[in-house]
Amino acid sequence: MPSRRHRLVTLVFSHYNEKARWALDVCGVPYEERAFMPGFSQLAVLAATRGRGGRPDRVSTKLSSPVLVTADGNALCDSTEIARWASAQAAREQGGPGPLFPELAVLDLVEKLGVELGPHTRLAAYWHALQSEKVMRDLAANNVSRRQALAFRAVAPLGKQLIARALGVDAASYPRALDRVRATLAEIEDRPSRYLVGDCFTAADLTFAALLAPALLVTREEGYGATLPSLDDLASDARALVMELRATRAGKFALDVYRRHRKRRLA
Ligand SMILES: N[C@@H](CCC(=O)N[C@@H](CS)C(=O)NCC(=O)O)C(=O)O
Repeated sequence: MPSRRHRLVTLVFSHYNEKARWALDVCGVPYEERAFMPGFSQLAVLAATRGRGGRPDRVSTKLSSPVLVTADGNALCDSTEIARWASAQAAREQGGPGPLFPELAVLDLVEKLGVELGPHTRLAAYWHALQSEKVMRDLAANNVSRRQALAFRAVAPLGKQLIARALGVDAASYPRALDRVRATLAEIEDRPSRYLVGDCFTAADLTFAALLAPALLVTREEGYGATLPSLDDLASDARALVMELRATRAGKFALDVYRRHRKRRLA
């Protein structure tokens, strides 16, 4: 009988979900992705966790994704938990935390970025995306099944309001979010090394690059595991922001981490 596979339930274009995909990919853990748009992802998480959900945290509800349902039926309901599990899988023979978490400082930085960068790039990206019907429609058309994309289209007008309200996306929060993104980039730029912790690629690097990706609009060709909006579909202020952030040292570093490590497995 074929063995069951690990299943990753995603809010498909989300950067926390990209972080989990990247960790699994780089550790060579095979899985099937079940990709959803907002609204649908929460229902899928409910189903995957048999109605229980995960646990809420400072940046998300207990119905947030990613959720990894492992082949033996365990549900891991947080991107860092999934990354740690993937890393431990890669080190199964030697034991220990594995190659993505070689020292404690990695986990500290991963958690800090999850709170200090992720919510702010998300808010800034939604601020621009929610203003364009085409952008939201294309996010669905390019990332989920045709049936789901059509259903999303039907609920999008209400869905957009719910997203804005749940995440507090408005004209006042947008500039504050940008300030927080820029402050984190400045901190990252102060780090002298080729990698964020120690001298090799770790979960800190992939977390930083994934959580910044919506602000850089990293493309599939550059390695992002879903299709983000195309620069041409954005208003000029959004385009200018993406170009500005891509030109910073931290932005270039994130793109370089994508180039060097998104499609390569750890040895
Ligand atoms: N702590 C979570 C955060 C994940 C998260 O914020 N996921 C968002 C997508 S960007 C989500 O699914 N939000 C829906 C919700 O919270 O209900 C993690 O790192 O896994």
